[in-house]
Amino acid sequence: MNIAITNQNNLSISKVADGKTYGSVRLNYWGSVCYMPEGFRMTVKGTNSGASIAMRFIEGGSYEIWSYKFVDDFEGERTFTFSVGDLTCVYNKQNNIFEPQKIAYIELMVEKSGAATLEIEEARFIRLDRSAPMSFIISNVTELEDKVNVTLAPALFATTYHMTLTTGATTVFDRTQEELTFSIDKSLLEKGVPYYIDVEAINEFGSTAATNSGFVFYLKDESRVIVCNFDFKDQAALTAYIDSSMSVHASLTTTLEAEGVKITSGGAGWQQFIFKLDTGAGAGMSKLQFTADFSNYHGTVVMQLADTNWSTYTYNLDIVAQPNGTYVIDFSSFVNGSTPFTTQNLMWVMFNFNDNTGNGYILLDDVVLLK
Ligand SMILES: [Ca+2]
Ligand SMILES: [Ca+2]
Repeated sequence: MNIAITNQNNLSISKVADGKTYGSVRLNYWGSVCYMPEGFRMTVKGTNSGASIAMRFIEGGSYEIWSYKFVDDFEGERTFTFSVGDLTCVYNKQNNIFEPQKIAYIELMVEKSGAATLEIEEARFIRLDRSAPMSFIISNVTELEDKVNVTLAPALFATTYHMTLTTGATTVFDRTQEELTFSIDKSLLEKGVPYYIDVEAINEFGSTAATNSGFVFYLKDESRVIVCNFDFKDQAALTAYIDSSMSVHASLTTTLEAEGVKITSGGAGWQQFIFKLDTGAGAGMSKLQFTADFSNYHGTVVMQLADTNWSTYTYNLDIVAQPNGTYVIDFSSFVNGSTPFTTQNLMWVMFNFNDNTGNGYILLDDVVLLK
């Protein structure tokens, strides 16, 4: 990455064709952080490079990384204004609540395999005019002994929040309150059933649904950890899940199908499809299971597990021997050098697709960790 202040006082950023997909630059002295910012505004001169640009805010201490993304698919000046509730925690999720007073630095990340340039004319926190509640998320669902707590990040300007918990067909819980944490009596819930959490923030101007409304929740089960069942009620819920809980290569398109998620490739080469398990999960489990169909995909699949020290353990999935069906892989088949993965918490479950033709698709469903 190259960075320069031009004679118009703009920040000119260029990523060279260095063989890397990502480049980032810290904006240490760029913009200002106010104590309780409501929104952020940036004016950018695009060059139609096709690069994916992320403005990222890094919290000190927790190192949660919050991101706002856009694509440089325009030429000339464009202003982006967003609420802090539009930021997504993309890395190192801890409390999953954006805390502006903790911001250590701001950086700009450019994602493109080749070269890209753009200019930043302005980037700053701003106040916003009162309107219907701004974007917000369901931050955490915590299971305690006799209740389940659903915690929201605050929606700017909201006066109350309305939450429902349903099985799709039946409403189990329906409440409106001012507080950010909803407590649900666990005796209302059963193991193995997907529960959909929908929340809206309300004020005198109207209501706004949580960005990840339709959040799927399962009660804990000692014999299995559900990584993702793809039992989302609609495409928007899948997209919200992928934005907040996965890292998916830009050239992959994901759509919700009856068979799970359909992952369509838009180019040859390595493409990652990563499940991020927040602060870690899976201790006590010993195998990874999923169903998949690779019949319409031409390439290789390398799977990896990352442990809490970020060591990665690799397994080459043989999709010629088994092109579709249910796959069950012992953790011990994943190796780091000659060291097998043993039962411990894992942070990431990674599918690395090396696509030969650039036009295939994969169906994937029911990714679980089993005892
Ligand atoms: Ca935080
Ligand atoms: Ca499923």
